[in-house]
Amino acid sequence: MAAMTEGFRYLPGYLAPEAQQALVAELRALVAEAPLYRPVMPNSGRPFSVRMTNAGSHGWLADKAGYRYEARHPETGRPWPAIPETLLRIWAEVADYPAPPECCLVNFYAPEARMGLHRDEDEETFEAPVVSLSLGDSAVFRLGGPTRRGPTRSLKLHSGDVMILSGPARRAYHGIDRVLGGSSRLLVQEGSEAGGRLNLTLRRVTRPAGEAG
Ligand code: MD3
Ligand code: FE
Repeated sequence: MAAMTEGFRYLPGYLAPEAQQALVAELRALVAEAPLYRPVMPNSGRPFSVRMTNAGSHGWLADKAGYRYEARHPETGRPWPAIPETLLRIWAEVADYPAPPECCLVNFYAPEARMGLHRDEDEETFEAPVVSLSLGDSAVFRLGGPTRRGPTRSLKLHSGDVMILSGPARRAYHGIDRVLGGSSRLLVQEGSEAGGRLNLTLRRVTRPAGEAG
């Protein structure tokens, strides 16, 4: 595999359909406790098209003041809910890292939402991988390299797919070009049309005791 994707692993269909359904029920309860909110870009105040919430001891936030991790929801002031067991289990199975994740960022994409090319660089340690799970509508994911310019490749992500980003891939530019609205029934509720896509991103935020750096 090309140097730019060293450390990139893709596990299509990792979570079975029944387990996806059970997890969605848990996530509906999580979102009732910690509602999805719309982050804004620092400085410009431009709203994200993606809505977000978090689970875990550390939640990733974006507001006019900047990007950072916080222990509490920006609107309710309550601590984030615990990371669902299913996700902790996936991390334990695939992360190859000696400490648990501290953040589960929950991204909700309506069919018209997207996420521009960026790097995840607000964490204290890059030794830990990022593990992501896609649920619901499929999406076109773009993965680049260590600089904003340079070649990228795109990959269609489907419900149940897991990605692991470690080593050089952990620092790669990436984004979501578009969501393929109507491609999954997983998030469609009775009496509504809209489905959309959920992406769960598991991250270590602080350096565990004993890790060099
Ligand atoms: C590649 N989320 O939340 S997940 C994000 O589908 C984010 O919602 C996208 O990028 C989404 O920051 C992509 C896959 C992912 C996550 C982290 C990465 C890919 C990554 C970090 C480095 C390289
Ligand atoms: Fe990212």
